[in-house]
Amino acid sequence: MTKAVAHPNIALVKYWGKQDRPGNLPVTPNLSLTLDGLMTETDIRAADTDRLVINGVAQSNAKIAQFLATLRDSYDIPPIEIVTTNNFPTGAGLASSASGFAALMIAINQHCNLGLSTAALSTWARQGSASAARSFYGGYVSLTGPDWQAASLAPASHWPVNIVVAITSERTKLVGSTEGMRRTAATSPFFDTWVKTADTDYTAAAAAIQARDFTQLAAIAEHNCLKMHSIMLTSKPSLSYWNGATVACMDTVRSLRDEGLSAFFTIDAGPQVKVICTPAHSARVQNALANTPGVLTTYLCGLGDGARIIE
Ligand code: 2P0
Repeated sequence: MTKAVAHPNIALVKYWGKQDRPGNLPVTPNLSLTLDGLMTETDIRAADTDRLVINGVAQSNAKIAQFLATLRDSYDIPPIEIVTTNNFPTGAGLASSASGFAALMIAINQHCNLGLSTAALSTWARQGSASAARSFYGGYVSLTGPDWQAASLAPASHWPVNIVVAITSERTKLVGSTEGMRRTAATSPFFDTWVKTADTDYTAAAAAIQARDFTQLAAIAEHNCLKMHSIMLTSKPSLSYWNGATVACMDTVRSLRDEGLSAFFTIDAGPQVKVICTPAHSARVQNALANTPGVLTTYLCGLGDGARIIE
């Protein structure tokens, strides 16, 4: 049996929109933080037929089945049982597909002796879920053209920050990211602007990380997040991943900043709010979010390592 772990990652400059060619390629450069604390653990063992168990429930999953079929076009992969467990809500905007595909790909590589490099594994995982390419690296990670390979921007030690995740609903999202991206690109009148401004956001955010400029990174990341949600909201039919508590958390973060704390929010394709802050302020940030009406629970994370085999 092979056991692998991978952590979710949180984008500060978002991937939202796909290129119109094979390979599951983002249309915009993007950049993320790999979290510790939250994780997917995936076990693989030989079986008579493929079997998938997610969080203790045997199920079929079209995306994973398609991914295995594509891999089998290139490699000899016998039937396998995949048992995968997340220690955080699944399919609720917490990047479980990123950690899930990263853990799956690294486990298959080990179990089937494929001998692939980290770069090759990341590229394969990208085809399952583009954000998964980033979970192969720890700390600060980029996913940019022209080759659309993920790469390390800086290790966690370069600039340790904390991430407080505020859970406002544990329900699985109604519209998945792939369909959400398709709808947004096809119908939002602002999609072209989103694409045109992405390079500038990416370059400025990467420079802010290199310079450890929290104020600058906060401004770029919040604006990039709100631009992504603006194109979601202006799709037809409109796509809203927020609830009342999501908005309340954004107000909490703005109030904390007014009080002089170093904190900014980002939100993905779900109602959870992720707040990036300096370690010195993380206890106050977590306490304020935990006391925001509608917040169910909070997790305090640091920066984590890339996907790896543990057994
Ligand atoms: C991101 N998200 O950059 C953005 C921000 C959600 C919002 O990557 O279609 O599950 O499987 O490639 O990777 C979620 O998209 O999408 C995502 P697919 P994925 O983190």
